Amino acid sequence: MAFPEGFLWGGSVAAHQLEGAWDVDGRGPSVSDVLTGGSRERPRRITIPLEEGEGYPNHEGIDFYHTYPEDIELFAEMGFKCFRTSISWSRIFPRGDEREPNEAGLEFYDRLFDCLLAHGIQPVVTLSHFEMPLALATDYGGWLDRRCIDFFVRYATTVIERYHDKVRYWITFNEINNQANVSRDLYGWVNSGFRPSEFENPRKAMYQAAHNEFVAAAKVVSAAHEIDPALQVGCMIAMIPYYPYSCDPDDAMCALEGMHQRYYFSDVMCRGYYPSWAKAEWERDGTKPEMAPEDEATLRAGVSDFLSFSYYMSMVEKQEPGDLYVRRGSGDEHTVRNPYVRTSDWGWNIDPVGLRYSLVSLWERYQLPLFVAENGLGAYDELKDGTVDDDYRIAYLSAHISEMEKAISQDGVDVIGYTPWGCIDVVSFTTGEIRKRYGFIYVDINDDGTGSRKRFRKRSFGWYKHVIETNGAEL
Ligand code: BGP
Repeated sequence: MAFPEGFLWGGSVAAHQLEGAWDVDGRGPSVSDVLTGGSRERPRRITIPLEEGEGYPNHEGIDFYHTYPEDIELFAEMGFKCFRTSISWSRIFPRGDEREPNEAGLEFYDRLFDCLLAHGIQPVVTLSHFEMPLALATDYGGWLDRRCIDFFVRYATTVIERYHDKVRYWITFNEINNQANVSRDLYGWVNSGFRPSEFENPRKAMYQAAHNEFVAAAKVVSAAHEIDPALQVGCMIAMIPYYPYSCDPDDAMCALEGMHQRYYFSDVMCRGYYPSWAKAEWERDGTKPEMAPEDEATLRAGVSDFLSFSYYMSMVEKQEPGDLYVRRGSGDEHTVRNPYVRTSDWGWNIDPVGLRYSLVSLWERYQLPLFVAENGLGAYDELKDGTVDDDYRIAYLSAHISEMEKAISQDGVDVIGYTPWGCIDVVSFTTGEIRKRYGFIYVDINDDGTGSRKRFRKRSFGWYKHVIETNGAEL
């Protein structure tokens, strides 16, 4: 196993999925605070105002806002080199449009980052992980309003100036490409603070919000380099490779065109300009976003320093007769089952080779350092005698780490870090469930609110500790 010296082994979470304290110390509500709980069968709902008697799991999370010292002790026991989390934007600017930040919010992240550094753990910070201040969504229409560029740049430069000597790696927007799926309001809402279903041409609205985000991200990359040339600012996509269902050339083209739903975002943020096929699509569908004259130069000047991505699964594309390759709704209109892989308890394909496939594909496309910012298995875990025998999670992660190692040693890919998602159990994003557990650490909270809130080491805790100790040599 050949992981480079200094490889950033760690874990990944997001403020809104674990901090809780949603209305403490001046924090304002975010777009994720109005999402009800849900399940695979019962989709989460966006409710403004909040509904009496409804459950909002992100309000408590796992109360990390107060338990972080003990939780970080556990991360240090595993030997984490880094820990990816997000700053909750509405802790710093409660409405998002204020001119001055909320000092109590800034002081929390001073304490959190100092605690991580005291344990030898580098913070890796996502600036916006589905946590836009709710007021920017309700009063401005979210990222459809160009003024959000300045609001975001003010927020980002405030925290980068405050923490640049504690945080070297920054990520602008989490899974910025999720909103390409315009068939569900959830994605447009958490990515950009708008509901696609309210628009005649939802893809046009989505491309407009995305453009404003691209400009904001580019401005932040440039500003960060001014503040501290040592900083590395990356972008982040959800990477789900599409495999063609067969050697039928139409299946091959269908899969290749399908990948445009992801590359539309990473191309702009990693290259600094829009791909030509995007312009052809804008012409065909009337979806060209409005741009300011200076935007082109801004995008070129603010190219990301690295590309991070989440990898959970691959998908399979089969071209059905009719709308050749064109995607309008979910982007998964042509997706079919993969008969060669198993699925998780939530129906996600389990495909470790797909991680190597993703690493090689992204490396060869951008030649930028890559960071696997999320990977993991959401599963039903059973707490018994103070632990969880999660051999299934060890099998999933060791297979994925093994494929990542091949990408490094056999394909020459420059991978800088690996932070399995939900390194401690957190509230699921898509379903709002805590029972969809990913962690090395079990948190005794149930979806009905019961539980001791105690933490327990799963079997994978000791396994991952050894992986880090041997720098990936022994899985
Ligand atoms: C990604 C998000 C994370 C996390 C992960 C797991 O989309 O970046 O926030 O939630 O998915 O998904 P889920 O929590 O729905 O199982």
